[in-house]
Amino acid sequence: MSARSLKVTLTRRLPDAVETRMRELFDARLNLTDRPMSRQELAQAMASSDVLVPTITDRVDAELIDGAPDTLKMIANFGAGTEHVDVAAAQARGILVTNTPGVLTEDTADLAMTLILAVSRRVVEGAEALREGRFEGWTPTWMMGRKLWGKRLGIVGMGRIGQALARRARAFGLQVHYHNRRQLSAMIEEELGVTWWDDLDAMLPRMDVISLNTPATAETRHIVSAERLSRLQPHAILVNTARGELIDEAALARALIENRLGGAGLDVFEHEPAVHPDLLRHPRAVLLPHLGSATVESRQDMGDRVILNVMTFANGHRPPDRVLT
Ligand code: 8YV
Repeated sequence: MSARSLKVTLTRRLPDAVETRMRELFDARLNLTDRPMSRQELAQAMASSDVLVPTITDRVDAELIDGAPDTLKMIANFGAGTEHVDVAAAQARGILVTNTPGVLTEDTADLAMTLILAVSRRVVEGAEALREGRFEGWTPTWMMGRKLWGKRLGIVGMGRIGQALARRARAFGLQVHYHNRRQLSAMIEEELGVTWWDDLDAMLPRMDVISLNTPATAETRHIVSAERLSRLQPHAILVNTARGELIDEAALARALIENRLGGAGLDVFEHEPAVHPDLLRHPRAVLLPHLGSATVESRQDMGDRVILNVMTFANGHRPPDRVLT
């Protein structure tokens, strides 16, 4: 089948340059409203496409995949995480799944560092106080945060983003530790200056800052449980730019309210776009609306990866970013 006649459905609005290029290359169907598709609309899109381009706001589960006709050949996700797509079900039907890794690494690591700084230096609290007219001039003891230099950062999940964060963190004088299923090679450990812990429970109580940078899977769901939160030092800061499902959000809100945790910086939430009301109210929680990859450059690059994957497939080759179970 020629690329020109390939029916490619985008479930959301993508950057203009990405959508326009897709129209030039494929029989691309756009969602000009940008409204997330209902389940029924998603089923219809899958029934009338050769390629579906979903995002994190679509739940492409086994039932939808099993109900799709054989004409659906590929799910080319716009984004790195693919936990919203049942990859095993797709694989069983011979439907290819691809994602967009690599291109959003630096921006997501920037955002993790931003949250670490914002929480430890009370940046949002201070800005709000000023805007609300509560700044009455400098005082020696008002709005004191915590120094970062010389503290310990524990990174949970040392893939691309974890490593990019480690590089930044060293420049801020943090001693970087990490927990990952597999230890990095000695060469990379030395280059990054990081220390591996095979046991997450042993690492957590020693850290001043914890950053979650691991994908959401059945094994990592609530990896930060109520029990694990109770292991943290009361001044510790927890930052999450990966997936909300990694944290028991209700337990986190309780830990903050009961002063068992120094603060939290969250870009992702367990029931997105809903946020636990106790977190919304808490002054030591810095909350962002899933901005990890939200730069003009990253979103363009993500679109380019989708195009590359679809084009490679259309040309009869194996796309570079295949996601396998
Ligand atoms: C994306 C993300 O914006 O790529 C990811 O995994 O979390 C985000 O940065 C989102 O997934 C788009 O589908």
